[in-house]
Amino acid sequence: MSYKSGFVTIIGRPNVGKSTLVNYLIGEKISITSPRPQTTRNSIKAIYTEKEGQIIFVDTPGIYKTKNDLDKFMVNEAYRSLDGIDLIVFMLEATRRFTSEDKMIYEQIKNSKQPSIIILNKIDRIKKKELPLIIKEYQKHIEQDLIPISSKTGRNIDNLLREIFTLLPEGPQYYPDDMITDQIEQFIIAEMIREKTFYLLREEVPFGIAVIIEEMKERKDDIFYIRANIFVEKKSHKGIIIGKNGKMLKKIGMRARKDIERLLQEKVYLDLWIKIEKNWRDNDTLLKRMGYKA
Ligand SMILES: Nc1nc2c(ncn2[C@@H]2O[C@H](COP(=O)(O)OP(=O)(O)OP(=O)(O)O)[C@@H](O)[C@H]2O)c(=O)[nH]1
Ligand SMILES: [Mg+2]
Repeated sequence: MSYKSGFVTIIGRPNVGKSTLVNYLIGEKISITSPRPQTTRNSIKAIYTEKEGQIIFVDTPGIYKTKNDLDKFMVNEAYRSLDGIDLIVFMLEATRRFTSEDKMIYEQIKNSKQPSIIILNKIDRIKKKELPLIIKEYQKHIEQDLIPISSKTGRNIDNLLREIFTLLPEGPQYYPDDMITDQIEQFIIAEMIREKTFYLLREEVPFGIAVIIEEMKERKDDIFYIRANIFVEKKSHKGIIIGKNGKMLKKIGMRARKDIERLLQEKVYLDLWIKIEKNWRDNDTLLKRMGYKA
């Protein structure tokens, strides 16, 4: 049997479940997820290897109407991921109807030369008998067949993988068997800290947060020491993050540490510092430093 391989980008509106799918496929948390839109900011490669071939999935930021320079970076990241790839997976969600943003993305896909697959995620959230109606509604706007899946329960993901392999060209194994992502540990650790702010902080606060790892080292007592700066846009946000008697920061640190320890498979001491950087989302130099500038 011939070996198939290729690069497959997953695009869609924010919050449809792109990163959840990637983590499910790889069986590890390499891309952060949250109940709020605009969680992912960078393109992240997730490498899926089996006997039949290798798929390099590219998780991308959700595509939406942009407001600031960080938004523009994120949406550009998503569009850039369409260059030089073998297949586009466009994700829709069963809990919503076709939106103007979906339309915008779909037009882009139709204009590109690459083949595409369209998936309908979150089918575990709807009643079984509603599914045909939801699909019918979507097919008024979409010409291709939809593949219904659940990234949470894994339903029909086997079928999705078979469909992807069918469309991929014959090709080499690009990455070694045991490699699951192109991201370095330092990036994933910073993301795990950032993710917790999406769960624990109100309103706009998480959207103005960036995390930079300043130091990582093995201590003599076999504890892995990590120092990270959490950047916020406003003084008031600093107060919110720290919380009453430092309680919030402690909570963020505890939850992040659990994820990081699972990732590194060792005990971690996480040292978090809050820094104020006014309007960093519109500041070229700061965006670069935080990794949000190509
Ligand atoms: N019930 C259910 N929830 C899901 C499913 N897939 C994703 N979710 C939830 O939907 C929310 C958004 O998931 P993400 O994976 O962060 O979405 P995303 O498309 O990566 O979002 P951005 O990075 O903001 O573009 C999270 O709360 C997930 O747990 C699914 O199949 N079923
Ligand atoms: Mg995401």
